[in-house]
Amino acid sequence: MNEKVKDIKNKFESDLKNVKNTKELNELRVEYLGKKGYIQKLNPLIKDLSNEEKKEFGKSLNDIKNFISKELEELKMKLDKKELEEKLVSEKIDTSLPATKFSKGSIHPLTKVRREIEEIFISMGYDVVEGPEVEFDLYNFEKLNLPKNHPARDMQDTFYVNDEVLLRTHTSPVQVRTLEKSEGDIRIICPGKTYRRDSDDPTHSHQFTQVEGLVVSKDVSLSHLKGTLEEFAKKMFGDSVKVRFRPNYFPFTEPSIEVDISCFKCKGEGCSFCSKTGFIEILGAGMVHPNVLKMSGYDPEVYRGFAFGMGIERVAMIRHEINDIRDFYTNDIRFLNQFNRKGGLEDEA
Ligand code: 2U9
Repeated sequence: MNEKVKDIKNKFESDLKNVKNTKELNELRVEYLGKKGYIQKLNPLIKDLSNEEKKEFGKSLNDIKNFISKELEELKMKLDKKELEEKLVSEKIDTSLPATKFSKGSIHPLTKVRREIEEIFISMGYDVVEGPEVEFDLYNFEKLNLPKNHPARDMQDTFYVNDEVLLRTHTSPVQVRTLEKSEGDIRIICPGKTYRRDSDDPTHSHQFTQVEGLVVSKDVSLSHLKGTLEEFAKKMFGDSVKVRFRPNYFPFTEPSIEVDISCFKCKGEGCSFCSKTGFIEILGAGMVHPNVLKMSGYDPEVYRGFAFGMGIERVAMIRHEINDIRDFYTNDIRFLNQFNRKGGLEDEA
């Protein structure tokens, strides 16, 4: 082997012994095998050699290159393994440490009560239908037998967008839209947000939620309505409640009724919860007015319907003995947590 090649080999062997990590190893590779490295620097010497010497010199250059590459590769494997082991030790995760706590949300009490009401009516074969909250006066009033200047419009002070467009004051326009689209029998409930120009106080809110229902068929009667509402009241408030029906007036139903349940606190004896009457009003209902059926394409001589409406807040307030409707909207975590079986956010650290 050429003397110069031998010197490089010796120097490489001693340099290799001092390499401590992959960074130094890479530097050594460049120093020996790089474009300006020791080996490349030997190439120009070839031209001054005889043919015989060229052959021998070329072979020793190849041998030293292979030798250095092999040594570097072997050391690289050892260093990689060592560095990985060190990393695994230094970055070890202590799984015994307590994990970061995440706050869990929970279902709003109004959503829970809405879903319970929906379940009860779904079990009686009703479909759930939703519709727009921004409505036409036509669907919110006119087609419900409430023409312009009808005195009953005062009962529902309204947020108007313009003369023809408003925020719906009840979910009844969803039933009107369904009547218009349908032919034949209908059995639906319509839950959703409603808006009225009330001043907010413990029992009023300018925005609240309703569930209304509509059944249309050739042979439905007030008896079916009473049976349906009695079944609903017992499923919602317990089998022992008594249900009372009183006559009332609504422009969209005739006859119209209001429905009370016996007070579950005093069992009808009379207490402060039921204002000493023994009964609590829960909803309004009635047989759909013939004009309403006619305006949406149903012949009142052939078809009849019954309808009912309730405020979800009112049902929830009675069920959970809540005395301020505003508690539903102010998102006080102490109020909301009372409706979580597991304690919700209080569960968390
Ligand atoms: C159509 C025909 C009839 C819906 C009805 C009531 C009676 C009722 C109130 C309860 C408390 C509203 O939230 S509340 O203030 N609602 O008493 N609603 S009958 O009657 C309809 C609806 C649609 C086509």
